[in-house]
Amino acid sequence: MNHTWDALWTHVHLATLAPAAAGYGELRDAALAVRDGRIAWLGSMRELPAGAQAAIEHDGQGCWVTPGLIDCHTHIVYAGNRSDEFEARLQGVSYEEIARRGGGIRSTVRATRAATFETLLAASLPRVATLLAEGVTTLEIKSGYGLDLDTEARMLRVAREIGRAEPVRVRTTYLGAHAVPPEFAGRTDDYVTRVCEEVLPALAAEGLADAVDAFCETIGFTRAQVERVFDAARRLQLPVKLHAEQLSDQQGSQLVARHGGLSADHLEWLSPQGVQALAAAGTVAVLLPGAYYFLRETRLPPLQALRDAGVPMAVATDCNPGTSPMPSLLAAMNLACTLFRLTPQEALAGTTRHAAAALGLSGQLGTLEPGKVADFALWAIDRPADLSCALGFNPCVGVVNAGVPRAPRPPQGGRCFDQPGQ
Ligand code: DI6
Ligand code: FE
Repeated sequence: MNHTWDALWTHVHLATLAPAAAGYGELRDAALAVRDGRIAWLGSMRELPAGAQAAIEHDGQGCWVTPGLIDCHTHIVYAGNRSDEFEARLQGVSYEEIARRGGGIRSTVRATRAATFETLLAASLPRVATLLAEGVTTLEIKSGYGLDLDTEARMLRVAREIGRAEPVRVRTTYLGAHAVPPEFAGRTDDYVTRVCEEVLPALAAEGLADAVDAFCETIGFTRAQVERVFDAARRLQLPVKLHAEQLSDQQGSQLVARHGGLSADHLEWLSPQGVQALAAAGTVAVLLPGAYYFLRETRLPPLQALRDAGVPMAVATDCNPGTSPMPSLLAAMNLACTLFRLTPQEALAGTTRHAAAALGLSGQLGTLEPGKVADFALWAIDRPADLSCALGFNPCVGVVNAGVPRAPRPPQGGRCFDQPGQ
């Protein structure tokens, strides 16, 4: 047999996360070959085809290799600083109360509207760098801190620029129905009309949105309003997802399932009916333990019911300046285990295979299988569970994007938050 590969990684242990395999899909003393940016072959070292040739050979030195991590829910592009709200919440003021006082999301809207493209990009890159250093190769980025066409478009252009300038695949999501902007105070339905008839079509025309999201909540939008946004998305053939059941049960999960949505996210207040709806539709449940942690919530998402119903569970950072200032997917995995009682194996499937499904990218990404894009991370760990076991430690020693290795760059400096007082 004459195999010609672009690159070959030898002496690695693989956690393939392939759906047919048991557990992590572990393959010890293995090798992985890449051709044309895709996985061409993988198997144990003993099965390496005789006569196999690769242009470059990398000795993996016993590292573990996982699919590149996928953060399928972030609000990582923003300006401003909300540590004052962190202090207020510690004094007992609730997130809802801060929102009603004009803080919360609207505080970030003010700062983001005032920021130029360059400022926004510069503010976001250090956070992105932190994620990438942890083996993240695909990143979802939402708008939703502009709420007017100009600023939403600027946020999404920054997101696209991150995908161009950095070694990461970016999927963008338009989250116009995140909060009601001040110029529409008391006129929520008129704002939804603006979202559906002006902003979304304009962003879609520019190719800036890969999906559409909304915040279905007492402090956000009603089911009827979200449904209008989803109908508008469908007219533009854009997939939908939803911030659902975060602070109360609004039956948003049933709504997003009915629209064939990619994912329902948060889900602390998800009902048994909601679980069944997600299962029937094949909609991914995206768990966001960072927001649960920072808001010091006490009501857990119904993990066992989701498991029993066979709903795929993804795990993401929800990285945002208010409820989850946490640009670390490894931290999200640890919190998913410690707070939500996911197994480390579920946590890793949640940031690889199921996260790919939550972005509609299962065919391309999320597992190590021949034919998939060769996005993977190398780790100096003893067992895959080590990835979820520690908090605040990053064992990533290499990242490969579509077959091209990059060094795991340390964060570039800069602030996690923008300058105070903005
Ligand atoms: N839920 C969240 O967790 C983020 N947005 C949302 O609808 C929080 C956004 C923020 O507080 O800035
Ligand atoms: Fe969110």
